[in-house]
Amino acid sequence: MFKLSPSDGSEAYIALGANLGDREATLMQAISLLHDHQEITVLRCSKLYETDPVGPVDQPNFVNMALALRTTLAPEALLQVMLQIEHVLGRERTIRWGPRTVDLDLLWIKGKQMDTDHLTLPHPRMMERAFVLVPMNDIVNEEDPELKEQIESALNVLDGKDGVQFWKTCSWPSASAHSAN
Ligand code: PH2
Ligand code: MG
Ligand code: MG
Repeated sequence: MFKLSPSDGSEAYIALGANLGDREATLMQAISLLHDHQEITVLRCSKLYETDPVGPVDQPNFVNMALALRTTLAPEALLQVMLQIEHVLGRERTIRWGPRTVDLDLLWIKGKQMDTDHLTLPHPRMMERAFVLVPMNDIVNEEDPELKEQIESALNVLDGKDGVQFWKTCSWPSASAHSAN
């Protein structure tokens, strides 16, 4: 049974990345911790991709993926839950753009546009990053044709897709004690 019915709250997308430790295990733990929250239901998981690091820091390859979830939390409250999960899973904020056990980025919430000190929605750089868009394209809802179309057109012109390689299918929820429905 869904904890939230499909009419409750909003659908949201999150990008996940990891490049330290057991990257797959940490990503699966992050998904479980999100789903454990009373006001969050994980709806869909993308495939897992191994990706070349993007940006100024020389660091190990990432595993990146994306999630669709349903939540009755306000956007800032969802972000706080995500930051807390990063903390629990050993994220240390030392070097900006540097290596991390897990990074959770809030990309998009249906019908929500905002720009505060803490949060901008949709994520201002999501359409520029192949390591975000390739996974997101796996799970984008057919019922959001505008978003689907934006992702597809961005992917058509984006550089760096070669640096995003299919790695594994997502083992959640079979990797955990949770049930999918
Ligand atoms: N995240 C960054 C910087 N660079 N590169 C890849 N491939 N994947 C990431 O998730 C990533 C990155 C900062 O958040
Ligand atoms: Mg990030
Ligand atoms: Mg982040």
